[in-house]
Amino acid sequence: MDKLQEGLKAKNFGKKIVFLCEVTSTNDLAKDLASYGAEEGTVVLAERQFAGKGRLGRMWVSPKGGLYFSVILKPRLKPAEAVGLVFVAGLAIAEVLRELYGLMVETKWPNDVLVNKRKVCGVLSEANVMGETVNFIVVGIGVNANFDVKRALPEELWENATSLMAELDRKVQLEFLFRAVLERLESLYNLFLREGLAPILKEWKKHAGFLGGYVEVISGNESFDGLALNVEDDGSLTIKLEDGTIKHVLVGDVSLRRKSK
Ligand code: BT5
Repeated sequence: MDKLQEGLKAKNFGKKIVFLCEVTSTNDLAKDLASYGAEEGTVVLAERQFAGKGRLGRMWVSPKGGLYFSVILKPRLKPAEAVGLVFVAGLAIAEVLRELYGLMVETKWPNDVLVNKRKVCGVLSEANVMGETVNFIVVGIGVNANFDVKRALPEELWENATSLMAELDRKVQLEFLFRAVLERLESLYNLFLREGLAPILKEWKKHAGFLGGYVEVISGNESFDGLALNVEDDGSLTIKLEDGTIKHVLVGDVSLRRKSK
């Protein structure tokens, strides 16, 4: 990765880029930099992570060949509104992967981007909050790009993970992908700040193949089966349970069920 800023059309995002060959987690480093006063738009980018993070204390396996970066944001939002950034980032990735590579990309609530029903990208948004004030938010994006899933990821991920290389049968240019995602992220972020989550979700839902289908939702210690009806403007997922009850879920994971009724 060199000449990262060359040709970058984003105005603010990526004005400062901290690039490392190896890091624990780009999100962790970005949070440290933000707490020492790094400006909005600062990016931490790494070739690989040895303690990459998913949500809820999970791991993001991050071998060389993937794209791993985090952006520091300082929006004037309430903590509850900050939830929307996951959809901003997911939409940015989905649009760019479709436009650059013609892939049939899907978004899955809340933070996944899939190709052929397998996860190609995950988003981790972490907010530093004091009361009702958001000090900063770090949005981290990991894309499985140039590696063979079976060589680079542990066996338990083979069934549900894919990479761009596996889908396209060739390597992609990481700098090019990075710049395209960062530019789109900045423009969708600005749209989100101007107009709220509704226009972002409207587009995000166009890619959301799981909506209208039967899903299993795991939220904390609970799990429910039902029909995925909608993602609301507060970012929650609405499902209709088998007994007809409507449920809104704010935090959880969705898996698709083959069964349809
Ligand atoms: C995510 O969490 O999907 C968020 C991933 C965010 C990664 C980026 S990389 C840059 C930045 N720095 C970080 O440290 N993180 C961010 P979640 O929805 O909780 O999914 C995690 C689950 O996905 C794991 O429990 C595994 O089952 C699976 N998984 C782990 N690594 C994977 C990979 N490379 N590809 C596909 N699935 C993976």
